[in-house]
Amino acid sequence: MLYPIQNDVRNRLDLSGIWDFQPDPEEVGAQSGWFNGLTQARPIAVPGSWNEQYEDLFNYFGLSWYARRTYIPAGWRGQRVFIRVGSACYRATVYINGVEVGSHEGGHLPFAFDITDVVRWDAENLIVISVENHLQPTRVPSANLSSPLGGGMLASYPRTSYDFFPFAGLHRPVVLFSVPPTHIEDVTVVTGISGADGMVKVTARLNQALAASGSAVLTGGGRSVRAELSFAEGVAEATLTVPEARLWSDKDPFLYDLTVTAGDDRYTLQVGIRTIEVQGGKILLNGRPVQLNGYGRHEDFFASGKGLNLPVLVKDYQLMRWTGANAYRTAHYPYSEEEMQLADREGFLIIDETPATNLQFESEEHAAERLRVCLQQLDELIARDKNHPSVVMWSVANEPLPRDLRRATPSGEVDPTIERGRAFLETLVRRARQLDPTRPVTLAGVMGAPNDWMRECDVICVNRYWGWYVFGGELEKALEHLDRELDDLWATFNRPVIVTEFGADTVAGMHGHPALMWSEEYQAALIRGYLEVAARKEYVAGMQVWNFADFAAVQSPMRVGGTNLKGVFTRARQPKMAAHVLREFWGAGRTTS
Ligand code: GCB
Repeated sequence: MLYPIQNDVRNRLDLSGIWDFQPDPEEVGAQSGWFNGLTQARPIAVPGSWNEQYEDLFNYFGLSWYARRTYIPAGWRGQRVFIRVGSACYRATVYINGVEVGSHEGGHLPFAFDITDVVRWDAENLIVISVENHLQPTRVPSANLSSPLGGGMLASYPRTSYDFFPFAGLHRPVVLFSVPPTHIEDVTVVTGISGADGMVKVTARLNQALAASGSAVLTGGGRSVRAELSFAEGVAEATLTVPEARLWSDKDPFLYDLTVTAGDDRYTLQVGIRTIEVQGGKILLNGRPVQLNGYGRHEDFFASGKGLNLPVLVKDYQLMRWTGANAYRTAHYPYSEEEMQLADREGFLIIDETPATNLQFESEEHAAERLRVCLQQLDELIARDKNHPSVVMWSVANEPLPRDLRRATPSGEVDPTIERGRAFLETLVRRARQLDPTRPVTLAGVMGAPNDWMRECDVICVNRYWGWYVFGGELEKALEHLDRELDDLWATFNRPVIVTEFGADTVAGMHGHPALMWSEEYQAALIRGYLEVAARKEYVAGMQVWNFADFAAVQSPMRVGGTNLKGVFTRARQPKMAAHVLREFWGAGRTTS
């Protein structure tokens, strides 16, 4: 799944802009031929969630139709033409000139369809995309579960099983692109280090099982290294040796250009030469210990919802850097490709997470379907992000939940969800490792879940709310627990530990003396306390605050104005006191030693 690019042999037309839009709550659009055009359309921005663009659509998750017309440049004739959607949440069907060309499920990953045979060259083309985000127990993430925990996040509305707003729509750009009839369909880059040399192994695959010749050329730093590629059955492989390579790191995110040529096609991508591995209690980047300090985040902003918002993205990176962060987790789903490219360029270390958040194993009824969806999304994520140097770890799940977080059901009988969960999670971890043996694999564990669920993980990631959901207001006690628990985790696993969530809801501008819960002082003290405890532990490989910014959640008695207020920045990106604490701890800058 290569990102579409524009060069002299490939073309790309970005259809971002104002589209026509029509909700279809009765689901009559297909019978009524809406793929031939919408009758009562209103304007809507693409990319963008529909929910915050219109008040009446805020809590609407049903079927909706998008439409837009475009000419296709005459210069594309003779090439294969594709439509590609960066993401559509949750299920989409694409029609070109009234013809259905394909569907995709899963809200956060790209998909493309070959539309060469249905495009018009002498007239405008009508592009129609239907999207729905029905909140269902079989989907990932799941909603409207009937299990005891499934009443929603503390009786929330809507009834999600997770703590963020289920924004819907075309969240990332829709583009048309064209490529030569025989073209490079995929490139896999694996980098290594040998003495002062960088090793870049390139595997390229064509769309057809043909013999062809080509090349791989790596340029950068005033150097150029070349290898011939000879394709057999559509696949070619070569390893480039880069003398005195400039390595990619969070301190020096140096990128080379790799140009792969095959027949008439040419594709260029950015490559960072680096290694990532786990050794004892350390994560090693290019053989040296590195700390992954930063945040759990969300794609979230006013009006755009979960839609790609480039100015906010750039601003967020600047703010993260201002606090001295060098890492974050894409909680709780894959983020945009544009964001991953920025991470490569800016030197952020990413824990790349699938949408498998808050999985429950209560009923076996939906388990098989949910596993199928999880595996599909994991496969698509790794296919999409495998070449990003910034991606240093895969997270296959966030906070999978046993029935009872105290580990035993009240009657004392064994909780069957523990064994079901273990098998499910093990399948995910193993699949990630099989698809990509070059990166550590993890999942982010919830407080009170069985440690056994993390047994297969290379790095132990835990979300901890001592001082908030447990021992709220009792910071001293909270920190004692944290201290002890971290040592226990190390004793159990002997692997690096990252606290992937910790924090406190905080109303910006609310102060307290003494520092009471919800005040800026309390959040600042809690974060300071956690960082101090962690700083004493050699095996802690990173601290990631929940959350970078306040974000839209579901309505519940726990979420003021439907907002999770654990941000160290507000939703409008103003710093709370805690942001200054982080600056003090991390501000000295990047942490690779
Ligand atoms: C968690 C979840 C995250 C929530 C957070 C909270 O453990 O992973 O999605 O938003 O807690 O604030 O409760």
